[in-house]
Amino acid sequence: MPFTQTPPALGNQYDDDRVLRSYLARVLPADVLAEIEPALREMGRLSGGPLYEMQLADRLNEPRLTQWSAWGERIDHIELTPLWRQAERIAAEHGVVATAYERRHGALSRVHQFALAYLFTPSTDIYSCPLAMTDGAARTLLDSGNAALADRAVAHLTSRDPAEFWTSGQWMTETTGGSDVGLSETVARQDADGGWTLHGRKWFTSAATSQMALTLARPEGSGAGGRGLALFYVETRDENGRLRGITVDRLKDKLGTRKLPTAELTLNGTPAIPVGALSEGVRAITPMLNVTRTWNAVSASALMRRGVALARDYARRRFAFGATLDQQPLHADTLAWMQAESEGAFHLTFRVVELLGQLESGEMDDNGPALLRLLTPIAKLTTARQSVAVASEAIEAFGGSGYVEDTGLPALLRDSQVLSIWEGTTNVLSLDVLRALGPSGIEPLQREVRRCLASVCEPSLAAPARAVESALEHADAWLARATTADRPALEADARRFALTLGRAVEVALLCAHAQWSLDAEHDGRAAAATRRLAADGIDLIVHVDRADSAALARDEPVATATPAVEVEDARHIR
Ligand code: MFK
Repeated sequence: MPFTQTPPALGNQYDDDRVLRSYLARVLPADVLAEIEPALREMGRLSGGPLYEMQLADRLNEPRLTQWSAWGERIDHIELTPLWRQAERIAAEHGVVATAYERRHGALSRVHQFALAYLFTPSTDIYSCPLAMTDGAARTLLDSGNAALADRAVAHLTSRDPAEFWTSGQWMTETTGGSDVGLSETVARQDADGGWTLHGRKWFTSAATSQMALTLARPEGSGAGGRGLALFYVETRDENGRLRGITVDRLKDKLGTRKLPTAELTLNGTPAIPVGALSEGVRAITPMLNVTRTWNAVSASALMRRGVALARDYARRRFAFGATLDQQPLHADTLAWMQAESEGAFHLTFRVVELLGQLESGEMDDNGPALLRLLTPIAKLTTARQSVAVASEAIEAFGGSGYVEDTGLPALLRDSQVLSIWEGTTNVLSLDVLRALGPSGIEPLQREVRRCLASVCEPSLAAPARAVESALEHADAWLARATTADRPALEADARRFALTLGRAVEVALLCAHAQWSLDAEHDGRAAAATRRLAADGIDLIVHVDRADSAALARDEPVATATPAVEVEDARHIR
């Protein structure tokens, strides 16, 4: 009988997730945890069992666009795959969006909701995308002050009844740019009786089967840039189910997120309602961006967790060179790195989730608004990059099998890759971190770090705590120097700066959690993760000569000799 390798297996994804369970035990009152735990356990069962099996069985299915009926009618019907149809039903019934708006546990309802989302996401092939936009649309409509639109849509967006549940699109991207949204060319026209229609092309509309969308368009005669755009509400179909002045030109053929029907749409007289003012559209849509960016971080953490769970299980089964992989020192070291990265990402992500809940329920302290504004892009960009790295390592942990499609493993890497692109690339988000810095610079983060480290007394956490403080001091000093320099210098270093802040806050949050876990659970694993994450490096701000970068980027001759790297900066080079 030739040898056959047993595949990796998953158990209940709630019961098996030490990081999630330990975190919930710390932040939730015991009665709240006892109340919500059955729902989390059920989602963990679905995610590790039936949904995971269905995901593997659904692997080759993709959404299909049928543009014409047999009799020549333009219908633009998109058929979703069985997994996604099932995911929509489960998401509605289990309140993966609704939980946040029912607010049974005040600010902590966001923690409850995103714990569900975190468990649900890895087995549903990025169904988190339509849910993220749905959540963002509900938040934006509620915040907009437009009671008529909120009354009309929010009950659907937050329904637990699959027959009533709506998803929302977020149509922002046009051919002129996904990042520089102010270049949008879609025009809004007002007719004689005051109604508005949209005319233009939306180039990257995710989850194009949604019942409604929030989108940007420039009212005729309005000025240029993001300030000349307005935010509009669109219901995609009329009472007969026909698209309202929308044609689906084609579905995108993407590297990953293959279940997600991302479409190119032409809007030709699409009826639309202004959500608020007829200008400042970019600012008006930012509540949606900040919610979807939070979902992005939750999805990144969830995909990392899935990669670690599969790689760890496989390492216990796979025998090579005289022992199972988990007994091999170098493989164990790799798994430890993956675990530490995902653990840091988890705590950063859920800190943003806590703050979002506090903001929404008016339970925030004075540091909260500035901290949330900074941490949202930081968490999005940091966890997305971690997720790509961890997914890549997870694939490699299976050797050649990880590279083979019918294991289902390659999707993990493909789907992770989108997380650093949509909702703002790493570079665009790094620039958003600069935008988010108020007059006090990184002080809101330093306060947060001081809060985290105040409780830490375990001696082995002293070095990680010092590394956090030193990285933040360096970031602060860089900022003080950079803000007096020219803007290009500031921008060129923005990514290293943002990632340093992200890693510093991750280690600080992990330090605090690790101390709690040692005290309350007598468990040293979070402390081990803290030491490992810190050992792999926090401070990424290195001396980079901008003339070198300009020459290298364009492959042009280096005009002048590069000055020697200063000793102070050299210590940060690795
Ligand atoms: C799995 C989970 C995730 C699933 C999501 C799936 C859906 C994916 C579909 C998409 O990808 S939708 C497209 C997403 N596109 C983006 O995220 C756009 C990326 N580009 C940016 O974020 C740019 O930074 C931005 C478009 C905002 C730049 O535009 P502008 O016009 O140059 O912005 P400007 O003038 O700096 O800012 C306008 C106002 O908004 C300012 O306020 P004031 O008017 O009071 O001065 C800014 O401070 C404010 N602002 C900008 N970003 C903000 C913000 N406020 C709060 N939060 C923010 N993030």
